[in-house]
Amino acid sequence: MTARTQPASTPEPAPGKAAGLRALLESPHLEFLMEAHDGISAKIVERAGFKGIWASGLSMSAALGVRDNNEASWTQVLEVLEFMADATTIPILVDGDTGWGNFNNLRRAVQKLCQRGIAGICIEDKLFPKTNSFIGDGQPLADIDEFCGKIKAGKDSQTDPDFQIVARVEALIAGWGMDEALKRAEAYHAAGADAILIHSRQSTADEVLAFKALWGNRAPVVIVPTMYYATPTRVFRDAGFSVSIWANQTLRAAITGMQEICHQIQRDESLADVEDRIVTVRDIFALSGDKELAEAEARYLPAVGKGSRAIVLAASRGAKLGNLTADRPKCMIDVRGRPLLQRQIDTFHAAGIRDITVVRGYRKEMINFPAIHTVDNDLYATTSEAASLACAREALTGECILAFGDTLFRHHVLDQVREAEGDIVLGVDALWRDRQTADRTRDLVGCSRPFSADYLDDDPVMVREIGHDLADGGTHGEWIGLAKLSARGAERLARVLADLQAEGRLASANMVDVFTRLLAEGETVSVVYVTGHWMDVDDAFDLVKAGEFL
Ligand code: SPV
Ligand code: MG
Repeated sequence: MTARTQPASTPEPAPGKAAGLRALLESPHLEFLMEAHDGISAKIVERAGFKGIWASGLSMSAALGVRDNNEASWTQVLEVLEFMADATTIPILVDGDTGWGNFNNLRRAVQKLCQRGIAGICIEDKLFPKTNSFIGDGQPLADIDEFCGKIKAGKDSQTDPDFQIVARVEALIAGWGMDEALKRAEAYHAAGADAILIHSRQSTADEVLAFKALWGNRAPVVIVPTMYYATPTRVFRDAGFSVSIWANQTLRAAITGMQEICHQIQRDESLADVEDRIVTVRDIFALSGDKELAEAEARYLPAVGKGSRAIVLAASRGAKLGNLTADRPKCMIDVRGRPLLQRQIDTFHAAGIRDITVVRGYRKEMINFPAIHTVDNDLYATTSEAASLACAREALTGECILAFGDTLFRHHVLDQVREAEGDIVLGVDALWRDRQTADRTRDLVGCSRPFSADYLDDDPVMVREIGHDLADGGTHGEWIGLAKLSARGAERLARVLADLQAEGRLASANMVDVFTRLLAEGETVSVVYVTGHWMDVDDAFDLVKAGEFL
């Protein structure tokens, strides 16, 4: 057998969760279960440090938009539980209401809960369909013998020996008194319940404390201090309760947050004042485990063709775009509904390039796509392209593609550059004269020969010189900001960056300086001619063209 890596949705195998719940219930110390009602709240509970989860019937129902009256079917609850269990590694005690029917329904439910890795169920001695214990003036209680039969059936059906059944006594809430509560607890314990939940709707803990004093230590006792929330926790600890359930605060906090934000956005018709008060989209990616998926993709998806890595230089603001880049870098400008950089990433993905490192700088927090790596050039304001590339030094190894984050190119242009032979290959646009040039810095290239429209002509073409200002007649094309590096080419580039740094010239160097230096050192820089089908976005005029380009 080979070791298996679990996907993010099932972080840990289920065995052990029920044992974990048993340990909490049997612990000599007061333990806590925190309410969750779906996958993300369950993750948040676990990350907050809780050792166990209360899958509240009230909260799961409310999160589904229905009442706590068995309106959600037990299999719908099971579905929610499955997401919660997959998302977490800590035990879940599910609020099983009355057991969703009689002994027979509970038998089947317990088997399914064991299969789904749920650690235990709490069942209450009321009648199906129940309603929440804090509604109305007391609900009818189940017949003691019938409820004991249900507990026995549940215990007989568990396929995990550690699965826990907690019997919830509603006698105090129903107004049947302490003797009845004790009698029922005793009967349920004798029937096999692993713990007793004594429920109270009083605003003080007096009732549950009195119960505990009379009950002693016959079986662990669980409480739900929703109504007697003001009681200090040390009182529960001193009384020897086993577990305190914080039963609904996660959902209530979520509702408070959602209401406030919705009201504000509705009123302001703007996001400006809420952005800093809510988690970022990036936080959601992190909670959802996107990093693991990116790693798994690198591990399992086939690398298509050559060089499946790209480095994208995206640190600059793009000042010529004025207000459009006030709150985001140039590469995050929207082009027909998607950021420019997202479109470039899509092009890479479509070509099977999945290992993408983006060098961020200006408003770096805006670049937060899940499937990319990021490195930061925090000195972006005073440095240039070479310094940004140097920030990605760790990615500059092996075959890779180098691109400017403000460019768009068609798939076939990328394919052409990628497939070309050579250690350092630049995509060079032979139709450079057609591009609008006013007020634009261009990376012009003089080559060993001009472009030939004869597509059978595959003689290699080399860069002779590259610069922003070449002698008249010396220009054969414009570098399109896309280069391919072989492993050796990447190594040579990394060496030049290191040399520039050692000489104190890295900060001001752009890519043209880097290639010029490589040429001066006798390195061959190859050319693959393209004819249009790419563009870079410098100003508002380009932005309009970008929309048309798509
Ligand atoms: C729940 O959380 O659904 C419960 C506990 O059953 S309580 O609402 O306090 O009854
Ligand atoms: Mg409930």
